[in-house]
Amino acid sequence: MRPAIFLLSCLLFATSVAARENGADARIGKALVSVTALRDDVLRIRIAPDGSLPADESWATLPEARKASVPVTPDGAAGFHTQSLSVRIDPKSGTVRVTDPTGRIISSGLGWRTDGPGFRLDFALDPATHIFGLGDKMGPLDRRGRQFSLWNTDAYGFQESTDPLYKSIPFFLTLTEGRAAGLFLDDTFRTSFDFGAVHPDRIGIEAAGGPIDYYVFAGPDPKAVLRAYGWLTGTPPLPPIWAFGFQQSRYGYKSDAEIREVAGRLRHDRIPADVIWFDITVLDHNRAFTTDPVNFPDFPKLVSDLDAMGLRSVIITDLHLAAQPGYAPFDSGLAGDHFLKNPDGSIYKGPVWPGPSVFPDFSKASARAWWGTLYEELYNRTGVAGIWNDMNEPSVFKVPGLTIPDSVLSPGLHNVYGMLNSRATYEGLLTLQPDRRPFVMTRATYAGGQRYAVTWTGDNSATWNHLRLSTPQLLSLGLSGIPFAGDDLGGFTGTPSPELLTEWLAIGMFNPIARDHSEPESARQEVWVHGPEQEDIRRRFIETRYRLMPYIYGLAEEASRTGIPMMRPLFLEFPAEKEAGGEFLWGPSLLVAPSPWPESPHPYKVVLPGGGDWFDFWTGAKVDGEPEILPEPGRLPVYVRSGSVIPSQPLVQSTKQLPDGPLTLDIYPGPDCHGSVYADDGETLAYKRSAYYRQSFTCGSDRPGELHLDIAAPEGSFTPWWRSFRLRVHGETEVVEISVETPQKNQRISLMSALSK
Ligand code: NBV
Repeated sequence: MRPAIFLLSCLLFATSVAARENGADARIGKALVSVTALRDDVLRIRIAPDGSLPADESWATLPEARKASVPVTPDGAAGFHTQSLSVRIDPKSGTVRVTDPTGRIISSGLGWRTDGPGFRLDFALDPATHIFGLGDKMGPLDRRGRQFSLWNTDAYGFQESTDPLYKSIPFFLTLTEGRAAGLFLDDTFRTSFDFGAVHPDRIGIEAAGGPIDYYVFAGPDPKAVLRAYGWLTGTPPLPPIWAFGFQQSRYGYKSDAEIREVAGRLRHDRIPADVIWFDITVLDHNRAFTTDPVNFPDFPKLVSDLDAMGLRSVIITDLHLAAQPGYAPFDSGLAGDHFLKNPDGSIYKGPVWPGPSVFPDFSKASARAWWGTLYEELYNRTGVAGIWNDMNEPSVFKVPGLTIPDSVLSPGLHNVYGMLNSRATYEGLLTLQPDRRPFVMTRATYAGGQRYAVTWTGDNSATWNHLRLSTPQLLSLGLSGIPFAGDDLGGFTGTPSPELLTEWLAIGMFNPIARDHSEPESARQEVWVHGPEQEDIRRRFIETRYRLMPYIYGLAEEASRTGIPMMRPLFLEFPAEKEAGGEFLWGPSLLVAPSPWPESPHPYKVVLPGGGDWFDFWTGAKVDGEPEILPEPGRLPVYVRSGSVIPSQPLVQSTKQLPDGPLTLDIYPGPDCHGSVYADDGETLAYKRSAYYRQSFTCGSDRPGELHLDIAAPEGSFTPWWRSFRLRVHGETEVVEISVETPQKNQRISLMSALSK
C-alpha cells in the first residue's frame, strides 16, 4: 500500500486505545500500536500495520528482558505513566509521545508509515539535542545533522566520509540540556538514520524491511540509558585479563622465525606485551583451521614457546571455507548441511582468500554448533588463547555489493551474519572449555554482539586524521553497548611516520584494546622500528598501561557488569559538559587530552570538566586553571579528577607475571573522594562463583587539616597478589607515602599523621 493511501485509510477507520496492566494497545484503522513498559524507564513499542504482531523474536535482545514488564497507571483514554515516564498515543496517527515526569519530551513520534516491505518512522528533534551512538560511524561523535546507513560492509581503506562501515548498531542516545534518553530500533534489515540532515527538526528512520519494533529509554542521566540498553541487549562478558595487555599483530608475519624474532625483541627490549596475533599468513593456502606446514612447521610448539614467554596466541579463522573436497571443515559442513544455498538448492560459492568458498548458515543453531566444534584442535590441543573472526560482513570478492546476494543470504540476516559468526565461535569455545573465558574478536556485528566478541574498527589508515577520528569511533562503540574495542594502532593501510606511530601508541594505551596492526604493503611498525629515542617514549606509555592495570581491569569489570564503557566522553561523567577537542575520559578519574589537531604544532587549551580541581597525572601536582599545551613529541597530557583513588601496580612484562610489591593507591583528595580495586584469576569463570576480590576506598576529612582513607572490608573469596598497600597522597604538599597491610576488615587510616611525618 502506498504511504499516502495508508495514512488516509487510517483516518477513515475507527480508532481506540485500550489500557493493559503493563501498557496500552491502540487500534488505528487496521493497524495495531502496542506500547509496553518493560521497566519503569524502558518502553517497547511495536507497530503492526496489518493489525497482528509478528512472532516475538530478536537476535539482539535478551528474551528475559524483552518479556519483562511492570504495571503502569492509566492516564485517561490514551495513555499511561510509570514513575519515570508518561506515554500518550495519538488516537488519530498512532504516534507515541513519551515525556518525563516534568513534561519534558523523551521521544516524540511524528508519524510512521509503511513503504513496500519497509517502513519509515519520524521523531521530533529539539534544537538543543545532541545525538550519539550507531557504533563506530566516522566523523564527529555528535551525529546531529548527518545521515547514516546500516549495512555491514567490508570498508577496506574507509575514510572520514565512508558509510556504511562494518557494523550495524541501530541504537542512539540523545542528550538535551544534560538530560539523556535513548532509542533502539531492533531491525536487522538495511536501515538509515537521518539526524536532522534533511529536516533540522526531525529524526527520520527508514528500514528496508522487518517488524516495526523499537525501545525507548528514559534516562535521564546518560549512564542510566547505557545501563538500560545493557540490560536489554546484554552486557559483554569479562574478557581474560591478558586482553588488556599490549598486543602485537601484523598481516604478514610470514614464518615461525619471524614471529619468534618479534616475540624475542619484545622481551629483549622490555616492551611489556601479552598477545601475538596470527593473521592469514599463518594458514595453509588461506584455509581457516589449518597452518602452513612449510613456514610454520610446528605451530603447537611455537604457541607453547610463546606462552612460556608470557605471550598468548590469537589466530584468525575467517568464516569462508575453501570449497575443496578433502578440506575437513568443508567436508563436515557439507555432510551436516551447514552452508548457505542458492535459490535452486545448490551450495552458494563466492571467491574470497582461499579461492571459491562456501559460507556457513550461522542463523541455524545446528550450523553454529558445528562451527564451534571446528576449534577443538586449535583451542584444546594447540593452545591458542583466542580467536579472530574477520571478513564476516560477510565480504566476498569481485561480486556486486562485495557480499553474498540477497537471494542467498536474506537481507534480514545480512547485518546479523557477523554477530552470529562470532556467537558460534564464542559458544564453541565455551563448550570446549566451559570454565575458561572465551576471547573472540569480530569485525562485523549487530546490536547485542557485545555478548560474544570484542571488536576493532577495521582497516583504518596510517594518517593523522585517522588517529584523530579513532577516539570518537571508540567512544561511540562504548556508547553503543560495545565497550571492548580498539583500532589498529599505527594504522592498517600506509606507513606511519615515527611521530604518528608514537602518538598513536601513546593514546592507544588509554583505549580498551591496545593492538598494533598493519598490512603487508606498509613498512613494519613495531615499537622499535624508528630507533631507540621513539622506542623509549613508546615503552614509557606501554609501561604506564601495565602499571595502571588494576585500574584498567577494574574498569573492564565494571563495563562487563553494568555496560558503562571504559573509555568515556566527557558528558558521561559530566552530563552538562560539551565535548572538547580530542579529550576523553579513561574511566571516571582520568582525563586524556591529546591535541584536537594531532599533527599540528600549535598550542591548544585543555578543558578540565566539572568545575572541580584536577591533578597532572604525570607529576601529581594540582593544576592551576585551564592548561595550555604546547605539543611536543612524547607529551600526552593526562589529568586526574580530584576525589579519586587510583590503584596501580609494580611494572610487569605481561599480565601473566605476578607483580612484586605492594598495590599502590594514589589519593587525589577532593569532594566525594573514592575508588576501588577489583581482581580475580584473570582467566576462568570462577569470579562468577565469588572467587573475586573487590575493595572500595573513600577518602575524606572530618575537620580542616584532617585527611583519612577508609578501606572497606574486601568482598569475595579471591586472594590477590598484593599483601600491602602503598598509599600516596597528592596535594598541596609533596607526595607523601605510607605503607599498610591490606586490611581484611573496615579500616580507617589517618593520612595526616603520614603527612606530618
Ligand atoms: O586477514 C587479513 C586482513 C586483516 O589483517 C585485517 O585486519 C582485516 O580487517 N583482513 C582484513 C583481510 C584483508 C584486508 C586487505
